[in-house]
Amino acid sequence: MSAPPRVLVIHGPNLNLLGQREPGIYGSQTLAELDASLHALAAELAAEVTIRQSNHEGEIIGWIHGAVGTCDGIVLNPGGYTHTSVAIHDALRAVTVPAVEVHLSNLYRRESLRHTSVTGVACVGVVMGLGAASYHLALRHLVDEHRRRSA
Ligand code: CA2
Repeated sequence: MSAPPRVLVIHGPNLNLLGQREPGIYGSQTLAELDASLHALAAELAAEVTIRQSNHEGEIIGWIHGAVGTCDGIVLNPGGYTHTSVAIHDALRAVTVPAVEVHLSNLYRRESLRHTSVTGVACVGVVMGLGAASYHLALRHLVDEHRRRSA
């Protein structure tokens, strides 16, 4: 029996406010509820998930670096850093761990300042606009891919 795939989920800035404001854009689910759904899915998939949230770019970069040798995949919602952070882009490029960028909202249906992701190009894929399902699909993909590569 092989070791369970290990996936790190990183929520970026302001996502701690989920469910408290802007439900029309981000839904009414709180971050704790979203995290519970990710833990439930990980149990179903026989995977291990570690979930972190930060409002600080450097902390997010440190977690990406720390994923080398400790995680098999990263699900990353960079929040507002999606549109600005060359430093997170560089961190994703610097590590060998595959990352999937996720967004609750569909960036293309929003203001033009959100239409560009500088971090997504450093990821193996991007899932957006599906609410919590964006995270769920990314988690499933990373677990499936890791098992395929390890078989
Ligand atoms: O759609 C997404 O998941 C975003 O990554 C969310 C970010 C936003 O800057 C990106 O453009 C798209 C913002 C998360 C802020 O979350 C809030 C939740 C409730 C109230 C206020 C902000």
